[in-house]
Amino acid sequence: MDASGEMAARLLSGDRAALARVISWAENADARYPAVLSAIYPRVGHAWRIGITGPPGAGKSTLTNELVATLRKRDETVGILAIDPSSPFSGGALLGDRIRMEERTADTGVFIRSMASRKSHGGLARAASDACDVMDAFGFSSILMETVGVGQSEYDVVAAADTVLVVLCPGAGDGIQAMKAGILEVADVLVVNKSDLPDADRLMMDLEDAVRMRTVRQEEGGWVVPVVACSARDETGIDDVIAAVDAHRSWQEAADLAGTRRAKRVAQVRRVVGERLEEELWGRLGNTDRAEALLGNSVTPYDVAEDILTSVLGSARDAAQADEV
Ligand SMILES: Nc1nc2c(ncn2[C@@H]2O[C@H](COP(=O)(O)OP(=O)(O)OP(=O)(O)O)[C@@H](O)[C@H]2O)c(=O)[nH]1
Ligand SMILES: [Mg+2]
Repeated sequence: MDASGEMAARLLSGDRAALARVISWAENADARYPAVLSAIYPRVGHAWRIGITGPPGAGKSTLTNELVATLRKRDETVGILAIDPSSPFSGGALLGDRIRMEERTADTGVFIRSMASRKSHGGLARAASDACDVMDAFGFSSILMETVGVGQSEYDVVAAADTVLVVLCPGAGDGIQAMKAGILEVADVLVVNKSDLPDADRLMMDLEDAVRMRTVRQEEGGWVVPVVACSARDETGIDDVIAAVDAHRSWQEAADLAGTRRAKRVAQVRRVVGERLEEELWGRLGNTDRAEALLGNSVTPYDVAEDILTSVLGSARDAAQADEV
């Protein structure tokens, strides 16, 4: 058996070291990864993927920890992917309350993995989605992805989840700022964490208003985003968050889960093609040199771009343009 086949077999037999290794291969776009994915792909698709995002300090990690505890109580196994904006070498420690998470790592029903978001150049969503596939094939029934909702690439990460929780908390400009940043657009469930703080009720009402305004424009039978209060610190309302996830799952299963997931797969194909094209275009095909050679006083970047596109796409492009006429 080759390296990929052997690794796939080990992973499917429940070897956690193999699981960690394959996620690294995915993360680094290692040439051995695609063959592993082919081998394990029939086992992908059983896990429910939950994306957890929100502004820094909203309590995402504390909540993740509580969600894991609750899911474990109903005998689910949980894979956790933490997208860490800062440190590339943080292990499981970045997950909020370090000690409690380390307790979890002694539990074989839980696997924690972090991924640095700085490292990747647009490949983050692709790598995160791959990591979820790998954990899914390994057999976890739930997968939680935590990422700080600050930029497009982080949105892309959670958008690949089945259910997206946007976690907000009172104070610090509240959710208004988050709404401006478009964070509400990705939410399947809005969580107001730190409900132990005095302004939580007001934030709840603001969010409920925002949801109502959106719902009037929505077609009938659409998902109405619930606003759920909890305090991850005091361990209250966690069951309500889980219940909202369950409800969203049931709704999707009754609607068109297969279609929704297929659309996400198409997005993944586009990401892979984009990433590979970028590499090929500027690497092997040597277009960087070509661009430099072509640029001159009277040649604009647009001219050079046109020239490169024509040389790369050539006849395919001519045919498409002919079709349009
Ligand atoms: N009062 C209160 N504090 C909380 C609650 N949940 C979390 N915190 C505190 O909020 C701070 C941030 O919590 P984290 O769980 O690290 O937040 P996060 O969203 O993961 O933060 P980043 O990953 O850095 O973006 C910590 O000091 C927590 O103890 C809560 O329900 N109530
Ligand atoms: Mg965190």
